[in-house]
Amino acid sequence: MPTALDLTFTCSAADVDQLPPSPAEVAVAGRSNVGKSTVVNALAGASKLARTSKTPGRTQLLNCFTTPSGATLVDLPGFGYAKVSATERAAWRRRTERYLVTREPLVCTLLLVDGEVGPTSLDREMLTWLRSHDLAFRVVATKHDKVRSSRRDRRRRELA
Ligand SMILES: Nc1nc2c(ncn2[C@@H]2O[C@H](COP(=O)(O)OP(=O)(O)OP(=O)(O)O)[C@@H](O)[C@H]2O)c(=O)[nH]1
Ligand SMILES: [Mg+2]
Repeated sequence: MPTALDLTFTCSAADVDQLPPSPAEVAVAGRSNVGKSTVVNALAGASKLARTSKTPGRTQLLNCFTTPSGATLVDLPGFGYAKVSATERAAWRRRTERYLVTREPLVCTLLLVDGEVGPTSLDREMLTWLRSHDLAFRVVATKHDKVRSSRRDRRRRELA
């Protein structure tokens, strides 16, 4: 079992300016319900650190978690939730893009993709956007356990 990160919930920020200073930060991004908060909990080896939900659109703020050295992990609000209004979607976009472009300590963004359904057009759009802004990222597949075991290798190759 890999060592868990000693993460403490620090704050929920409405905007990037409200986040604490940090020597190095990793952001967790992805569609609503893809499993961002679940990944934060998995990294911490804790089940209730970041709130997870069956209802998409649960995380609306920039939720910040800190390690003892002060490094931070930010659970970003999800994108692509069909039931939010166009105004809310535009606000999400502004806030998230501002965060990704201006947050100085940001060293890497984890872009989560649903390992069961594969990358959607919104995931590809996000990938293109990250590349066009020269932002470091890693793609992380979630929900791999939901893929039939006989298809897992193929699915992993398709995602890669
Ligand atoms: N089977 C399975 N379920 C998962 C996995 N990751 C997340 N889930 C479930 O998917 C649902 C959404 O997970 P969350 O972690 O809340 O997703 P989120 O990306 O934080 O969602 P928003 O905050 O709404 O954007 C929850 O019911 C989780 O238990 C996984 O790897 N496998
Ligand atoms: Mg969440």
